[in-house]
Amino acid sequence: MGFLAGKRAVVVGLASNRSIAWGIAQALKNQGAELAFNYQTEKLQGRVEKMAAELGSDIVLPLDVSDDGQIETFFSGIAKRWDGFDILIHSVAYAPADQLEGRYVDAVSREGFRIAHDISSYSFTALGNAARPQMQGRPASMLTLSYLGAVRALPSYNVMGLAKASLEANMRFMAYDLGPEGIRVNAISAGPIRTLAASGIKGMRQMLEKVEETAPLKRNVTIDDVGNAAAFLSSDLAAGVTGQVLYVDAGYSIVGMQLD
Ligand code: 0WE
Repeated sequence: MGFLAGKRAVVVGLASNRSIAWGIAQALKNQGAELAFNYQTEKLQGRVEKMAAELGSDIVLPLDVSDDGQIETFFSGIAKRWDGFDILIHSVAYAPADQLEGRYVDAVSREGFRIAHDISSYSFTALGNAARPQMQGRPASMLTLSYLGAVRALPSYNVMGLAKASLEANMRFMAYDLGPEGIRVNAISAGPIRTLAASGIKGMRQMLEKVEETAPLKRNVTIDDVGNAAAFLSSDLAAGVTGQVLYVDAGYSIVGMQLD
């Protein structure tokens, strides 16, 4: 029996078999959880349905997190299948491509800032609030994904860093308010991973090489590394943990200096 036996999880943000959401879904399934998924666009529906089926799930509903109406319809759809659930995974981020190249001060715009914060931070609150009624009366957990750019300046991540800083603060305020309802809220700050979203990013290869050489574990992290940490945080093994950012980054973020 896995440590998530009897738990039900809603996973938002599955797009391909390289998605962090896929690593998390597999790890949750391995520990005995039942799963439900969203797909963002009709183009993704077939692919997400197929991946869901591989994990024994036939709960796959449309949801674009920028649309309050779709959020409401999505959780009504979940309520038709489940009389409640225990785990919410938020693995969604977006900034317009022009925001993620060049210098921050040159690239940032009012609209780029707005979209990045709306999709990458506010959507966690929107999903959390819509999920809350179905998470009452049980030890429940919400989890989001962050990145080092929330707390350090680095090349090209630009306004996404501000959005992740907002997301981390958002996570803490949600943890503060939802703790009394028995809901824990945490984040994983993952090291860079070559996902579909990351495939268009210039300099990704260089960044992965830099992590390999710098991180104490001398390697990059995988979606399985992130998935297993997510399974722990989502489980009652982490019953005393809320409001935290757990770094799953092969130790990269603790290095202050290296000498050769
Ligand atoms: O949070 C992210 C990336 C999220 C992301 C990716 C894209 C690519 C396609 C958000 N918006 C978009 N918009 C697009 O049009 N990561 C942690 C991965 C990532 O993205 C970077 C990185 C790293 C690491 C962008 C620049 C520099 C480093």
